[in-house]
Amino acid sequence: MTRGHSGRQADALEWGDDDDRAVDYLRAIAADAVQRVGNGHPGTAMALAPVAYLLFQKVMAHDPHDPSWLGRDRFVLSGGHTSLTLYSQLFVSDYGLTMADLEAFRTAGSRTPGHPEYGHTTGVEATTGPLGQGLSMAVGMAMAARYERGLLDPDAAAGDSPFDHRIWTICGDGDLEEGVSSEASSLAGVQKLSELCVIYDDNHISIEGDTAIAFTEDVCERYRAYGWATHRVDQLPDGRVDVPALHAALEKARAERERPTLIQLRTTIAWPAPHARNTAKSHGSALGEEEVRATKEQLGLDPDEHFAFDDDLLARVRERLRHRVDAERRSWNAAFTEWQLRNPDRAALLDRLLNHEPPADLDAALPVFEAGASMATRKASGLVINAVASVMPELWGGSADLAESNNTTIENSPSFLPAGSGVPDSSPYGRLVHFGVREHAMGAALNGIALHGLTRPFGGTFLVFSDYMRGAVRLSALMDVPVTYVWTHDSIGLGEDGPTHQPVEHLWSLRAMPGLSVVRPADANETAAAWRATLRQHGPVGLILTRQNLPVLDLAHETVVAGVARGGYVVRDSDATQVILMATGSEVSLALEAAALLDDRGIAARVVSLPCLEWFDQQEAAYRDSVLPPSIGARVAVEAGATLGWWRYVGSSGRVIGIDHFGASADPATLFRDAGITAERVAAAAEESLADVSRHH
Ligand SMILES: Cc1ncc(C[n+]2csc(CCOP(=O)(O)OP(=O)(O)O)c2C)c(N)n1
Ligand SMILES: [Mg+2]
Repeated sequence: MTRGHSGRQADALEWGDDDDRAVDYLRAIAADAVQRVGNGHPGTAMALAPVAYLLFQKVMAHDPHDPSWLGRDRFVLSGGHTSLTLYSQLFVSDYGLTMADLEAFRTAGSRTPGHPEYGHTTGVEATTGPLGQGLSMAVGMAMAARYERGLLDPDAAAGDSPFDHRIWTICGDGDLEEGVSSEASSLAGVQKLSELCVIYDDNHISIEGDTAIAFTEDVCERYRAYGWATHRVDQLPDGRVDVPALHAALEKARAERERPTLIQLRTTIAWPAPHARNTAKSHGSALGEEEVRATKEQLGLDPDEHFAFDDDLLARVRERLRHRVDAERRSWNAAFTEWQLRNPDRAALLDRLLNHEPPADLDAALPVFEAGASMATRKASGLVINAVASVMPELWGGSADLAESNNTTIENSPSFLPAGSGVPDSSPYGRLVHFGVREHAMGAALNGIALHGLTRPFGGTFLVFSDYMRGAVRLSALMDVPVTYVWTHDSIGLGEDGPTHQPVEHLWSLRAMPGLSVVRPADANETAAAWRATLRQHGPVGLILTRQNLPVLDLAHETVVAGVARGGYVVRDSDATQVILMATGSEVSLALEAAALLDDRGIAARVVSLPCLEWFDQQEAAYRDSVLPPSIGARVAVEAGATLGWWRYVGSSGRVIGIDHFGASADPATLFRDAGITAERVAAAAEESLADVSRHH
């Protein structure tokens, strides 16, 4: 077997008294940290101290002094409540986290918040805490590792590329009870993500007590059925983790070339606290002064010392890790330099991806649609994706089994599937992902792909099913990662599938989420401009697209590009505007019809398209006021969804035309008419609003 850069040969475990002592200190620090602040989760961090220590100090490829090292393994702590498990390793490994940071655990402004937060604490690769998400993001990271390898070093033998590395995860019972992890683990099995290793902390405890009350399946059997390699590691008779046995299992995982690995590791929560161990209470409450003292006595530590870690021991532990890391970095750096020399074009691509720069020819690649044509915005989106695909190899993704409906297919690209899948037109490096009917895992995997760092993933489903993935979408927003959600079939306009499939409350529900840009283009050209702006911004975007055809509006190209990027702009102006009609998506053309009706009645109406309220609200006041002049109080908003938030934009004399009840199974024209979303109603509402304004003056 070759000695690859991350696919090292199985290492013998070097574990001595220093390592045992370091783990003892970390168990006590976990108890101290929760005791100090009075709240938090001590038990699991105490029990898992040797597990995380083993990974960070002996197994994982990582460089604490270069946390964004491209060749590093990724670590995801799926049970974010046991954040001390991670923080204590970031301290011991010398990521810059200090003992003072551990003392400040869970306090305002600290680098050690209750749950690990990506972008907040150096060395935290993903925000975790909502159970199930971490493991599912790790699945996405493993997918990304393969895809990125395909972009940069596709021909290297397994384990021989500087881009080869592994994804390690620790999860608990709760993570495996959550549906999202089942979806993601099933997908990981299909994808044969052998880079992924999950350590399952099988402690038989969750908050309500013994897991016998709610979780009794054989987890290894379940994972074997998913196609994973599984290993069981029992604890020692005294309740300690069997470190050599765990290490042996980890080494087997590292040698895997075919399957992801699950290691079911039996542990005792809060070990070795004499009374708190093996109790649900130790999951989420401070042990109490007496029990903390007793724990330290068990460990042979001074009960009067808090946040103790012997300086010399710390220096030796760090020195040992440094020694290992330096050797690995030397060999990696040499391999990377050689790769750069052999692959100048790919090296240039890597530079661009690392800088998160869109390609220079992005704008030129974007299609322009002819006014007067009729096209669904989902269709336009599909054309844009395909046009952009040729200049943006970092753009990849798929759908949760609705690719044809979501128009998410990149034509002439193989499906992303492992070698030997037997599926025609597939490749381990394909850019077309079949997530299966697994919206939630799709969202989490997209997060993992984006977190992994180099590419821009997208995923499609019906807008109504954004509900099924909301937990993941919220993390996209919280972490501010470049994930694009392609949500089609955006209103009652989808027609006959009826109320189960017709979104109503979704637009405002998604707009309520901080950090998510909700973009609902009015026509094909706005759709192209929406993709353009999306591919230039960092955070997550939800593209809200129609099933039904919409007229391509007659607007100057530059107006649309600039207007969409600013979130809102005037699409039809009038001299001496009396009333403003504002709309998004399919209702912009309706507002234009209404403006024509008002013209006939001698009323001057301006029409404003507001494809993205988040972007519009970020504009300077002067721009916003130029689009929605404060002096014009007569306003109507129209959108085929809940009216909820429009009142803020129309003011006290305004009117909102929307739909605040479920739809029905019928043809779209009937549904729009029955819901009162018609040009005539908009025109009438404009007249009412005008009358209101003149009454108040
Ligand atoms: C989605 C979600 N639901 C509920 C919670 C609240 N919660 C935090 S930890 C926990 C129990 C987890 O049990 P387990 O994973 O076994 O962790 P252990 O107690 O063994 O550390 C719950 C319900 C959460 N964080 N996320
Ligand atoms: Mg548990």
